[in-house]
Amino acid sequence: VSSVYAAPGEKGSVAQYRARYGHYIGGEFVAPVKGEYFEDISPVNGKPFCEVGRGTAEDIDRAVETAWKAFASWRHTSPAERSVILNRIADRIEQNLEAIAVAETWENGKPVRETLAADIPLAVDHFRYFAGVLRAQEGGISQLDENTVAYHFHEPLGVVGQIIPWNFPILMATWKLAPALAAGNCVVLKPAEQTPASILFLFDLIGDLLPAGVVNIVNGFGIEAGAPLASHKRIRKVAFTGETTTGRLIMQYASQNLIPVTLELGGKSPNIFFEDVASAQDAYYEKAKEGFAMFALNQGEVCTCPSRALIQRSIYDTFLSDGLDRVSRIRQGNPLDPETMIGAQASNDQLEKILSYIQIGKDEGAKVLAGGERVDLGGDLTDGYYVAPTVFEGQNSMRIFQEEIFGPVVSVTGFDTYDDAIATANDTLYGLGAGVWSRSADLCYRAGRAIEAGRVWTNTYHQYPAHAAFGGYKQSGIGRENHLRMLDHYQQTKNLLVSYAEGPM
Ligand code: TXE
Repeated sequence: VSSVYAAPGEKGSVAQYRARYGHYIGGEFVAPVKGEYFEDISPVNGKPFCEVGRGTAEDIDRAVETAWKAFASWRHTSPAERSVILNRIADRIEQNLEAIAVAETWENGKPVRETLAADIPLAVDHFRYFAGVLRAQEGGISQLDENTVAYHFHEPLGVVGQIIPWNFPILMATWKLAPALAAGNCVVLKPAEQTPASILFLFDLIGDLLPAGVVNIVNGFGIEAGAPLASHKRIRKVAFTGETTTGRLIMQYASQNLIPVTLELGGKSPNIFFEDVASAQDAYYEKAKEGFAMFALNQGEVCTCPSRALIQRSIYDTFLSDGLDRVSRIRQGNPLDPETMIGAQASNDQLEKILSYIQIGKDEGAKVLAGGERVDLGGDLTDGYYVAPTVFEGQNSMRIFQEEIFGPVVSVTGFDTYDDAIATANDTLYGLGAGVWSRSADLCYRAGRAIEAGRVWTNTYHQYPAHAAFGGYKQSGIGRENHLRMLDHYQQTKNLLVSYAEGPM
């Protein structure tokens, strides 16, 4: 295990941020039109570390204009050319993996152990996946009669807008950029105001691999920069990941221009443990306990966080006590320490939101079985945004079971029968993820089909391979990400209906 990474800006660090970033437009960093900047604060120590351009509608106009200019030639690139470029991006990210991982950890607060082993390698793989599938994509032909043929071609949409959150800055940018570019579009992307710099850091490293203007990044706040992008008359699609209430606004903006939207929104995912899980103290049982503790992964700042654990009553006491033991072994600490398993929440706002929900849970009469408070790591980290992994016991009707907390908090309840489990699992507005744990393949299959969610992990959790479709049922969103079917969200179908007959029509 390597020693603790030096923070960006400190002597010997593998990653250094610029003191100030403008927007990334037309292949270079440019000052915001209004000349205003905002501070980017590291959640690791609660202190600002760089300044970022504060975008407005004028910057969005400029970026959209630039993207359309680039589209004039980008649209004519062949799948093979785009594939080569995406592969080069993947290679460059891989060559700089450690620096990007440290940069992202510093900005987001998540442990470097995860940025090194998951976030950045997944981003690399994602670019490679779309570099591959784009070459295997084919159109179609319908033979209407002997002399008449309907050809179906895939064509890019043009310039698309993408608005992303702060919980996986690099990976969320990648999930959106890779399919959009593979499909032949140009992009204007707005990162979250909490985490713009790691994406800008990335473009400092990979920007030269793309023709100027194919990807443009405008920073800034939701209302000031996000709304002008999502409602811009010249974008052809908007892709969004964020809160469900913001998703509703995005649809309204998009409706003005009648453009398609894909939305990846909130969740309140059930993680169901059936009684046969505890029938032996073996490796499978260890895996199930690990599955229970997954609510703390990424500090719970994951839209699929297994934030409701449902445990069958016949094993409730045993499994819960073993699960709590597993949770007590989650190591919290300096995110730059490779041994740390849970780091800092991404922002002060998020910290306060989580603490207020912890209070709500206590006020509603839920029992705190673990955590339930902010953690002071002392020294330089004393002002960082750390929350102890928290386990509540209560009822599914409580707010802590119904509302997205987006922190390392799980709400646990029991169930008697299979039908009770499914009814409780589906008693939510959301439908993004779910977990099913049982040694019975039949039971897992039935439960997986019965749960109203776009992704049901079975005897595993929190895996995000590029070739599995991801997205929400109910109020968790519209459309899918990952998987080759994602290309459909970034292309339109051109039909050429041709008559080869010589005679009359
Ligand atoms: O989300 P927002 P926030 C949930 C999570 C979290 C809560 C609030 O529960 O606690 O949302 O987080 C941009 N027009 N998720 O406030 O506001 C904004 O600038 C256009 C779940 O950060 O949805 C940012 O780039 N854009 C989630 C992005 O939207 C607007 C991930 C997300 O911000 C805008 C993040 C507007 N009017 C939060 N308002 C998930 N599904 O993974 C904001 N934005």
